[in-house]
Amino acid sequence: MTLACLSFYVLSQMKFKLQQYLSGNQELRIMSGKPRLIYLNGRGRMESIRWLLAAAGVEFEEVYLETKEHFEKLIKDGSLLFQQVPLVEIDGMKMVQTRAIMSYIAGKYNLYGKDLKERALIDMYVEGISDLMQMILMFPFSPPDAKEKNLESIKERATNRYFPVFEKVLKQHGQDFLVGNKFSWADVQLMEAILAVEEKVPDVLSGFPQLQVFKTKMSNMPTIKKFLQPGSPRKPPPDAHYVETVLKIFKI
Ligand code: IBG
Repeated sequence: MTLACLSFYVLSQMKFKLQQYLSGNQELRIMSGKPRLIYLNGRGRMESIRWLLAAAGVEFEEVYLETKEHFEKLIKDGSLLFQQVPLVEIDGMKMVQTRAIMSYIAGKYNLYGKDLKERALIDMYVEGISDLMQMILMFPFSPPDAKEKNLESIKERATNRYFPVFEKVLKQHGQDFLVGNKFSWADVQLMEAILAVEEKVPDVLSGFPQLQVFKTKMSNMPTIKKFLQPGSPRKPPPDAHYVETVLKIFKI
């Protein structure tokens, strides 16, 4: 084979490999890149995932669903295991189910305790806070005549059921973090919930001195501080456009 022929062969092989990489091999791109979050451009069920990734110091990309057609295309593609979002592409997986996604992230970034017992405690705290967050998640969709009552329920549950638990835990062990004297998923979830309730009930922490200190310490953790600054991927409180988009795309 002449030198010219050999160079031609090597170059065409390189071109072929490059084409394969750029078009067909999407898996490779997913595996090597940042996590990709596919959801609405709003809080909803994705916001806690954004919080957890940001608190872990992980950058991510987002794809926003704007139309029902876009959502239906994802279902048709087979990207959504249960025909639902949030969808997070991470480490070569297309993950759905908020809870599973968050456990994976917490485990991967060392935010899930040092042993099974710490993990169980983190799970209990996270699930309790999720129950409170569920009320906040549904609030924007309350009919006008139920708004006042639903707001009162959020205030009542935060003040009498959930916040006292964490006030007591922090007071009893006197440490900065909820579990194992180490920053965990539970701290991130509690911080998100405190800010979300405060948006609706500004003085909700008035009877909770430990939670006030906790909030200040969390706000000063570098990753969280960054997430709380303008221009971060944190989403604003739901507005009329968000409600309209959710109702247009999903059946809730
Ligand atoms: N168990 C799933 C999870 O935790 O991820 C539930 C996911 C889910 O309900 N996803 C909704 C969906 O895809 C979008 S969030 N629905 C389509 C369908 O056919 O089920 C919608 C939602 C918002 C706010 I935003 C409050 C409640 C639901």
